[in-house]
Amino acid sequence: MASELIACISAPVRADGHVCQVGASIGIARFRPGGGLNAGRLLSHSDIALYNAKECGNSTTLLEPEMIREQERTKSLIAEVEAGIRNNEFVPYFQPQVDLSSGQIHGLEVLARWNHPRHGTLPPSTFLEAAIRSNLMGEIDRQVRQNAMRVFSGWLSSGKDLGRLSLNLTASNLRSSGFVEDLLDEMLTAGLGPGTIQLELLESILFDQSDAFLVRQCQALRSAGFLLALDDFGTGHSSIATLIEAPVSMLKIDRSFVSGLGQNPKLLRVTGSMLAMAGQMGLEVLAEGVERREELEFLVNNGCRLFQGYFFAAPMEEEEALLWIENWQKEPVQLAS
Ligand code: G
Ligand code: MN
Repeated sequence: MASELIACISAPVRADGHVCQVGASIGIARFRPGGGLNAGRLLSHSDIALYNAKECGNSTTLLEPEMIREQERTKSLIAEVEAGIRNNEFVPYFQPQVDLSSGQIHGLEVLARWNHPRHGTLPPSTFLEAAIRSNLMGEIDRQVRQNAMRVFSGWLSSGKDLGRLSLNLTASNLRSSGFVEDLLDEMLTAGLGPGTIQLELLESILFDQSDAFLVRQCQALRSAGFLLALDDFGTGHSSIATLIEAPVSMLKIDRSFVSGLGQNPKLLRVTGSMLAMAGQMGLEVLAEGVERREELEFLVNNGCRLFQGYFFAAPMEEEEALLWIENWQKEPVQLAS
């Protein structure tokens, strides 16, 4: 019956000279007399089956007990995320970006973590899906950002030389209404200037020319004085032509072009060319995910000055980051020209 219904619904209809076709998904839950289900529960079970049908791209899905358990897990995770937001449990971790030509700290990248009251520190992968599903990701991002700005501003006030605070932005951040104004407000509240904030954007955001709104938002951020960096460079779909026009001042070379340098001659040539190109274009270029000395040596010998990765430091919570900053030796390293 379900497939007949779908076949009926999907039959092409003619409207105003156009042929239109709609699709449908169906979730099915069964009622067993004496099974303890009332009409409301039956409907909500079929809704769970429908959600699974849409998730898996199936046209029809019959409810399985595991789907109910999964739904209950998600519901309680969402409730925990809500409590986490209320209790300010979403915090910034800081990973240094260093400039080896001056020996200075070039900046600190902010990475979100959840200080869960029972499970300890959790990475975004544990809450991302639930947060997106419940529309809470914007709130979490805001909390992490505001905490990061407050901490960073405190460090600057105590005389630390830290360069810039680097924040990761997503397409949905940029789409949320009033985002640029909110960011400026948050920055002023923290006592920071736009020149001390760098925004890391994925290639998919900067080069989605089909989404004119996103492109305009990036330009608005640039005009407001924020520094823009292209994150994970080399993994997306940027073309050299659009890169010329992109409002970015920094390229972050993805760690897949860094890890294993030294063992792979092809990789050496590709990464070397990326560094040369960025240099020719007058862009700052930072190598991400540097873990080994031989990677660092190759990058230095090919003109790279800015680095981030476990070789220097992993992302650290506030106190640990402060200790790291205080122990960082501000001495230029002898670099090849
Ligand atoms: O996409 P983006 O560059 O923002 O990702 C940052 C992520 O990369 C963080 O989760 C961080 O923990 C991880 N990371 C940072 N430095 C290194 C590194 O040297 N090696 C590896 N494998 N991961 C890293
Ligand atoms: Mn990043």
